[in-house]
Amino acid sequence: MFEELQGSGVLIHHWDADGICSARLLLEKLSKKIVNKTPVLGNYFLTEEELTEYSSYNFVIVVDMALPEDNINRLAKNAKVLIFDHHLQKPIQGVFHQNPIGKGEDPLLYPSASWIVNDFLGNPVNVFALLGIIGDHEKRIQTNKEFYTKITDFCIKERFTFDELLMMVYLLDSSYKVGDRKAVEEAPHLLLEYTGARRILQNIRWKNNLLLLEKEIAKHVTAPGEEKQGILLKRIHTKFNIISTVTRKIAWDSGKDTVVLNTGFFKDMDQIYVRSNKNLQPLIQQGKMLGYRCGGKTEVLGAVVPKERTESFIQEIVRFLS
Ligand SMILES: [Mn+2]
Repeated sequence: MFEELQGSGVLIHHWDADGICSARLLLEKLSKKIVNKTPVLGNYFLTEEELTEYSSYNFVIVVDMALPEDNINRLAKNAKVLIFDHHLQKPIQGVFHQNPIGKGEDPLLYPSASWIVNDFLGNPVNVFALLGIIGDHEKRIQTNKEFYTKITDFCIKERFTFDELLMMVYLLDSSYKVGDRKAVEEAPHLLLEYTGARRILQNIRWKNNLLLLEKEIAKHVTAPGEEKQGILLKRIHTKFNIISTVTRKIAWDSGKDTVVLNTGFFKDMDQIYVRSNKNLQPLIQQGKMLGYRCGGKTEVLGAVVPKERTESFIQEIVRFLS
């Protein structure tokens, strides 16, 4: 498949540990003809400038991201497009779309993009394939019998502990959490240079990121918030991507429904995060109907809202929760 690729290419990958490890695996096979990029942090789409820039390549590989179909079609006008992913997205016609989940396969059997890529490349199980899995699932992977066995076997053979692999994932995720897009793009190259995965644990810059994140999270968790009808509302202003962690800590410490607003991550948009004992699905639907980027699970809602709409959406949220 890769032998047929002519000319120069660009590899677009997610900014998290899975995206970085998947990129590392692909670069190993393609490094001579490809450059790697991650989107603007927090954007699950490409900007007009990115679309124009990437259209000048002969081929584009997208990994661990379900970019909007119209983005893909734009790229496919000029370039050969290949996608390796495990997010729920229906198969896109006219491009090479390697996504077993999109074809209806069991997500438990394809827990990360790194696994799908590694499988496609015909590699044996290795630390990067597994780090992508642990990055996306953390400790919850321990309930996936088949894959937890693979991880445990690997740990015994290579003399790692699960907690060491988990720490590697936190270190790899630290670049995007501190908002360092360039460091995200450098990471796959570092992983190519490292002779052993243990080197990840020694990367000073990533270790400093974690200290910085820990401090910033503690600062916002302990700062006083408002309480409205038994609901905690915390307004923070940080350029770090820590809203989910801050919300979780406040909610778990207090046992109360918690709403956190971050006005410091995007220029024109605000991040909103909610954790509740109530089922938040109707609220997520409502947010989507209002046209916001909105998602989550039963107990969690994350949204990105234009700044001028923030206060009205927060009122909606408080009304829903109380
Ligand atoms: Mn992933």
